Amino acid sequence: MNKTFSIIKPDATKRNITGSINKLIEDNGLRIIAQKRIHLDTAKAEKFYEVHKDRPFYRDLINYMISEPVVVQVLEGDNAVNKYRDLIGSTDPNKAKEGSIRKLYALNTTQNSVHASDSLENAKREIEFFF
Ligand code: FUP
Repeated sequence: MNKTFSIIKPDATKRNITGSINKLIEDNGLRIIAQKRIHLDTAKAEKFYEVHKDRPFYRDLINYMISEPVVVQVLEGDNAVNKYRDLIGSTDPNKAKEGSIRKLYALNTTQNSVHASDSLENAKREIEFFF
């Protein structure tokens, strides 16, 4: 049993598909043990994505992440980090596998509906950053 961190991103909250995404999460054996809807400010979004600060897409990513509310979540389950990474699919929805959240819902590589921690260590850090 472990925990992972998730964000339902602005493109998804704007289209009112939080519930559809939560159903996929639950149907795949992950339990939503905490969640809250928040509006990120620039400083918080910049800090969260600090690792990407020198990438060309950084400013567009920050502007997008503060454009609408997000839902931040803690998910629990067997092998939660890997299980949720598998469920969300590739960053680019065109490359995401059939049935994955991003294949079903993402608009493009930036507006890609969800975030998932990529390691146990990052999950712990990201959960502490928001909860
Ligand atoms: P992922 O772990 O799949 O979310 O992907 P990354 O950690 O590589 O990227 C984090 C976020 O940066 C993505 F979710 C969206 C954004 N991004 C872009 O906007 N453009 C890119 O070319 C790559 C990533």
